[in-house]
Amino acid sequence: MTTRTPWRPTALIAGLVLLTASCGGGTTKSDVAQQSSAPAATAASSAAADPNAPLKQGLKIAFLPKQVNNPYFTIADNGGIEAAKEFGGEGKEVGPSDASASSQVSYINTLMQQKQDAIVISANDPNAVVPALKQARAAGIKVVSYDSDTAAEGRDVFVNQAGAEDLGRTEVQLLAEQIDHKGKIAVLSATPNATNQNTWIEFMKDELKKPEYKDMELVKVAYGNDDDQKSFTETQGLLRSYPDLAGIISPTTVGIAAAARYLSDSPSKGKVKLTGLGTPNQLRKFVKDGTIEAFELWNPADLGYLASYAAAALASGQITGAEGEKFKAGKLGEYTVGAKGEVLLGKPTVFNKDNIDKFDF
Ligand code: RAM
Repeated sequence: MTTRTPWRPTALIAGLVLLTASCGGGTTKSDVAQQSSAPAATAASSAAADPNAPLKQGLKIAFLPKQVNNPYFTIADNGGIEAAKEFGGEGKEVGPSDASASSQVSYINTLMQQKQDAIVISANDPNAVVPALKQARAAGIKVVSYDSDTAAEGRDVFVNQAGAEDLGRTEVQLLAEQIDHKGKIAVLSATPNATNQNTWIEFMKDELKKPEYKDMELVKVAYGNDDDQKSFTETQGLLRSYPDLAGIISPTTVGIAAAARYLSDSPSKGKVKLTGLGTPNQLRKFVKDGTIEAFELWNPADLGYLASYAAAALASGQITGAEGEKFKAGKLGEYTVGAKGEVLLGKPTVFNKDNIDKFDF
């Protein structure tokens, strides 16, 4: 696999990389059970891949994010639509305005009726979307999950933004450094069913079992449902319930932005530490005003771009989703399908006051 390294890591990232490497990068049981689920579905392997097949022209590729009014998905899906333009296809984004479990089903049915060539989906729930996706696949539509995986039978390939284990563990490490490995911590997540957040949280809990975190206690996992107002209120609730809270990890761009807004305007600013996953543009001012020291993310545009090329490679017969198949993803280079139909974008970047101004997304 070729992974683009467009960003210059800081010493902190280098340290994190070493740390995560020494934690072992293997896929664990919970990884298999969740974000990167069981073996790639059978429909995917029914035809042989032809690595030399040209990308078909005029492919219709639909992006179905968890929700449409989330800047993270706007960036990702624009990246995917841009890629579709490059290979002579037609990309579009459709989707619900809330990230609830079954909100995507009616969209899948409509996309099937429209005879799209591929659906690229970030699943709000690993299972709720599967019956509709199975029907779409039976009708010849290729399915790529990106960002948040479906159960394996729902898709041909999963384009993962970063190793789930690395993400879960590094978020705990980031917060631990900021609170001196001491005190009560909470997680402010997205929806309770989100495949990606739930997988990362499992790895956070596993990381916290290590002796170096013996003085840290995870007191609560709260759910802001990737809704700005609910995430804001949940943050307020956490601080009320745990006045001695030392820090919050919010592994969602919606959650961390709302929590930062709350903290920056409260006496806890800079005292209750906040980290997680966010976009530099949404969090820049909170890094500058001292609410946030460091957080992480991958490049969402690259995620959408890679998912778009994966969808085109599937729809053109270049790949079927079987391990070892290779395809080219335009400016990002060549990628290989890994175990369980997973394609990995690469490592995330840690942002802090020293590097945040180098990023514009
Ligand atoms: C939110 C969504 C998305 C997640 C990012 C980090 O935008 O929950 O699924 O990957 O945060």
